[in-house]
Amino acid sequence: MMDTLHLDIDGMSCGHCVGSVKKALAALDGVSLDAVTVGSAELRFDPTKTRADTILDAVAEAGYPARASASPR
Ligand SMILES: [Cu+2]
Repeated sequence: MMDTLHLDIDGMSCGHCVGSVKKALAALDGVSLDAVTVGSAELRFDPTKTRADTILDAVAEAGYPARASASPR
């Protein structure tokens, strides 16, 4: 069972940023990317392999402060 996570992400401005966020997310075990755009990301993750906090931290460590968004866009 995969959980869905929608992220609001600060500091993204171009395709390079999208690539950096995609790379950071793809490096995480148990994460399946649905979409990454400037300022947001949608993904699914396996809660037995990773946690939402871990995902947020990985994006922040790539240089883009992220928070979970309450609702999908
Ligand atoms: Cu950029």
